[in-house]
Amino acid sequence: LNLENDLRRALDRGEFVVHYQPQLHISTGQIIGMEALVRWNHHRRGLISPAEFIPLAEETGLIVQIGEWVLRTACLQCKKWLDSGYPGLRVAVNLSARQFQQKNIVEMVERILQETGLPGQMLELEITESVAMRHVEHAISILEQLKQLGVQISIDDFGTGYSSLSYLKKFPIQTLKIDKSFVHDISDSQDDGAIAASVIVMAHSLKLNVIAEGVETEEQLDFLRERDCDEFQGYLFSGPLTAEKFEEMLKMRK
Ligand code: G
Ligand code: G
Ligand code: MN
Ligand code: NA
Repeated sequence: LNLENDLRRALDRGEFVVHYQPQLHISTGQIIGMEALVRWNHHRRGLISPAEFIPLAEETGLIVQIGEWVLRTACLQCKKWLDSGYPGLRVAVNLSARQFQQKNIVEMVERILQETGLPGQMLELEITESVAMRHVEHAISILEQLKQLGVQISIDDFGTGYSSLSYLKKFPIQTLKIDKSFVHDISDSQDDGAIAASVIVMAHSLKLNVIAEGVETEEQLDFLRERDCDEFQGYLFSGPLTAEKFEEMLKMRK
């Protein structure tokens, strides 16, 4: 049983699926978009979590092809929903370190927007804090080019890495995602609550949007609402859903 060989063949075998987790506006409860999260439906082992195979895909470089497939699939799906009467829905797609380092990353994104017909404004790309901070000047240049395409950028897992405020100000980004590790104990741990609250204040003072992830309880949502957090995602409303389930949910709320 060789996971790497299986991963190499998984794209050809059509074993990947993309799930979508709803993202909501905190004050209105409106669904504003979704995060695309890939799943591997292995022919023998069944569903394998990305936490398990993304690191392997990164090591082997397979993430470049897999990531491109995820991006195309998510953009096509978002375009389909836009065209079928759900305007304003945007899709957020995770970019891995290796993908972000590809020389042709901007061309790849541009080509996929053209192929799928999705307006750049409807796409958000998530990069982690550590990826953004690794080669700051290079990262800023890539993000500037993505911005030219209309694409929005969010910083994922914010608070877990080492970000300098002065750098953050230079990044052409629109959104900070408060990492779920801070949200988890937000109202029990004074430290986590203070971190979450100060990320919100800081983000707003830099004119950035803030989304909290991993929101599981009403208490966590209340805390975030009271502190003016803009958006949230998490099991409290819904985990990641298949495209079919996501669409059912959209229909029910219409
Ligand atoms: O979806 P969660 O259910 O288990 O995802 C686990 C981890 O895998 C998260 O850190 C998430 O960012 C990452 N992940 C999920 N989908 C993708 C993807 O399409 N590309 C990359 N690079 N990471 C992903
Ligand atoms: O690293 P990233 O933020 O991209 O990963 C998102 C991860 O968080 C996915 O694994 C997704 O399945 C998971 N997730 C989504 N909502 C919740 C939640 O409410 N609680 C927890 N613990 N995990 C969540
Ligand atoms: Mn993410
Ligand atoms: Na995250």
